Amino acid sequence: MSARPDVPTDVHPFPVPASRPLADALWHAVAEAGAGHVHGVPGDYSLRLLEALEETPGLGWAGCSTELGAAFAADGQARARGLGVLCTTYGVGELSALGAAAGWAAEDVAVLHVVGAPAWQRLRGGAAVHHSLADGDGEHWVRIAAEAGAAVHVVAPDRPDALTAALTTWRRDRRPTVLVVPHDLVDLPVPSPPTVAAEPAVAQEARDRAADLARRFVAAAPRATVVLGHLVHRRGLHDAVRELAALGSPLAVLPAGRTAVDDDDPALLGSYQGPLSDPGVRDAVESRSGRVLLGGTLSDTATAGFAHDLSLGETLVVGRDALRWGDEQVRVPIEVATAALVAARRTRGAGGAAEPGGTVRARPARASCAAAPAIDATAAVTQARLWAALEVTLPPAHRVVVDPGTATSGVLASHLPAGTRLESQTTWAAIGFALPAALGAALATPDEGVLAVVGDGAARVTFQELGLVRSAGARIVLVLVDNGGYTIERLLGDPSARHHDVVPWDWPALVRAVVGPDLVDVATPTTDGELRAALAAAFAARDRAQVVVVRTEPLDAPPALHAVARALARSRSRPARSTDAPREGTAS
Ligand SMILES: Cc1ncc(C[n+]2csc(CCOP(=O)(O)OP(=O)(O)O)c2C)c(N)n1
Ligand SMILES: [Mg+2]
Repeated sequence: MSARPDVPTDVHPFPVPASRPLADALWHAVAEAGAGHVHGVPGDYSLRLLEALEETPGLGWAGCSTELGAAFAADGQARARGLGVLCTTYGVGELSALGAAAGWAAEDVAVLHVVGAPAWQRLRGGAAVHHSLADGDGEHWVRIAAEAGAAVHVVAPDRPDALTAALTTWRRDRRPTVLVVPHDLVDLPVPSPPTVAAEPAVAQEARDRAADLARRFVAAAPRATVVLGHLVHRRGLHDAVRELAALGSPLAVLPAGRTAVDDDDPALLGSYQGPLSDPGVRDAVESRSGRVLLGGTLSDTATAGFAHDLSLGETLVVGRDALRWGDEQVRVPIEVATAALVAARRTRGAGGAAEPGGTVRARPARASCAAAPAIDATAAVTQARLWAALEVTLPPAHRVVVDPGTATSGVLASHLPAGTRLESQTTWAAIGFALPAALGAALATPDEGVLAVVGDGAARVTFQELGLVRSAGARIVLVLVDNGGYTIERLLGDPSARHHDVVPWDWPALVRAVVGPDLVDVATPTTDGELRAALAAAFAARDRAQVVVVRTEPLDAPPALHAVARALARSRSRPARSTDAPREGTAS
């Protein structure tokens, strides 16, 4: 069809090509999704991808020191912004990322991992290319990525649609996704823009069944406590949680669901961690009349080593992909299942009066918080003083990112100010996560304050990523707990064993070497007074990164960690039960 003669097509202000080269379409789609940055380390197989990235407006490159660090940074980016992006090279790069990438699946974090790969014929033919096993099998890494929980899509000459498929599992389904791009196919023409549905299509029949299941559960257990897990954060279910609270549902939080509601929210009973919970919280959650598990995983770390007493027969499990009660299951996304629960609760009506089958409970005191020590400006810094000082100095609405170890136990036992968002890895629990994840989150949301609390053991794993302060302008407050090694492991095993010790490092010198002295302030408080002053100053300064190095004794730990260590030791000798279930308690 010829163009109308009076409309010159060559002066159209916004020409939109019907197709464009794959790399170009990929990065434009990533920019349009609002990712902001791509983290990674280059390699020869990914160079042409990265050249196309340089040409993409609205998308920056956050080069990291290792792929592991980059993958954790993308994890933090995804937690802060909903979606994270990583780009690595074939084999060596993607495998280096794997220790973090499996955590995306375990913790439901939506990261797109773009892998630059050898030319298509070589990949398919299993040629002895570099970064391969040279054994004739070009698919080892693809299988490993799938085993680590990712949706994997490989671009091929006849598979340009792999791009749309990858954008769909990443953006629409919020799944960790790997897109393998053979480097000779970066210019493969693909439809532009790739069409990605905003939400999965859910049949009305499935919606109706979910609504019916939720109604029947609410009728049977109208006052069921709603136990909140990590998916409230990842899927942004906070409004639904607020509505459930307004309708009179008591709330409790699993460790990974902490800060899904503010600590001071009147609807919050407290934290649930099996026998380590406050007795009032435990009674409410383990009540025979039932409970709702909203987007949570009953992992050993969340339940003091599976020492919880929950019958799945009385639990409405609002899981990632299904709504379950007893033997009944309806496959719907968690957003649909949560809406069904809220609607059922709304139909039932709000009100504070006790109803048959349940009781209204007063909120117990702060769960498992040790009594804070009185301020003594000249007293030496201890774990108890560190967490008491953070409670009073941390400003509202900060993102707090913690590694496994004393950091996680300390923060879980602390009272956090309004609007705090806690980011931890309860199930995957990899040390080295918090520092790069905090930097990735800070890059993703530069106007928000980010605190990372990191042990000296964890810091050794990914410390060099602090270079993102200089290279990409990330600003965080880092509290580095220097206690001579792996304190949490000391409590789990023989405290005097030498494998818990680490060689001391000069952290202030390292920080200055990695970041450069002009972009970071480093404090080394030794007394309670100095600690509080250093933290207050660090939170007040936003133009430079802030590092506070805190020294504590090797066996000094938050009381909660001693309790967790005892519980985990008991759990190792306990036989497994049916409620030691995978994901959201899928087994029954
Ligand atoms: C990648 C990885 N390796 C090993 C472990 C086992 N691990 C869990 S906590 C921990 C020690 C953490 O020490 P540190 O970061 O110094 O924290 P602390 O308890 O001393 O404050 C180790 C080695 C792990 N969780 N992840
Ligand atoms: Mg340590």
